[in-house]
Amino acid sequence: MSYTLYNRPGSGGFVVEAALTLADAPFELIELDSKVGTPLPESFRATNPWGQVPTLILPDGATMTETSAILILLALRFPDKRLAPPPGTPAHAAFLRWTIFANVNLYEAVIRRGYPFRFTDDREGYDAVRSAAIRRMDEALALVDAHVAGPFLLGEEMTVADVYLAMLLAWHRGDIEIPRLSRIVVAVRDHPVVGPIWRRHYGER
Ligand SMILES: N[C@@H](CCC(=O)N[C@@H](CS)C(=O)NCC(=O)O)C(=O)O
Repeated sequence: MSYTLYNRPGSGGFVVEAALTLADAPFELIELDSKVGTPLPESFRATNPWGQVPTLILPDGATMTETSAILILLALRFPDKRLAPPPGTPAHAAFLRWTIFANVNLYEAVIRRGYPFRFTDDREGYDAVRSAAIRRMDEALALVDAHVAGPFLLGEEMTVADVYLAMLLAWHRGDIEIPRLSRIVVAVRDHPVVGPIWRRHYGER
């Protein structure tokens, strides 16, 4: 019984692909032929009516969307692989907090920047939507940076929250000092399992 991951190169499925690989979970990767920053083909709505990737089909056929939910699910399903700190620990609470924070504040801002036409009906307002999104992301990244336990977000071990944050940071267009998160990006890129997946999606970025 295998998972099926829908993504397109360079999109958010990178972190799900990394999590499935770290978990040693069997999965098939279906890469949609579509350019980053554009809506996915209408036909994909038969798989995910919201029309977004990552979309993960579970071995029982259920559809999972929303990156944070997918990462939490995989961490709970593969506890031995330590994708996240064990449930019941303070670090697990922090994992839930920042993984959801990343979804609703960082990923959301990336989408506002990339798809401003969804956030205003004023064509003249796209640049303002974009710049506000970049500023909001600056603020959110600074807050996460201040909460890095070190060397990784939640302490000594890399978790999928680090991989998720590194992906969001790779997409960021702002210009702020976030030294702890910047070191996490380097560690994620250098990771023996995650690094090669990163390079397939983002090259040397
Ligand atoms: N809330 C979703 C956001 C996913 C998302 O925005 N994915 C982008 C690619 S990175 C996408 O599918 N864009 C196409 C679209 O929104 O039409 C999640 O957490 O997974």
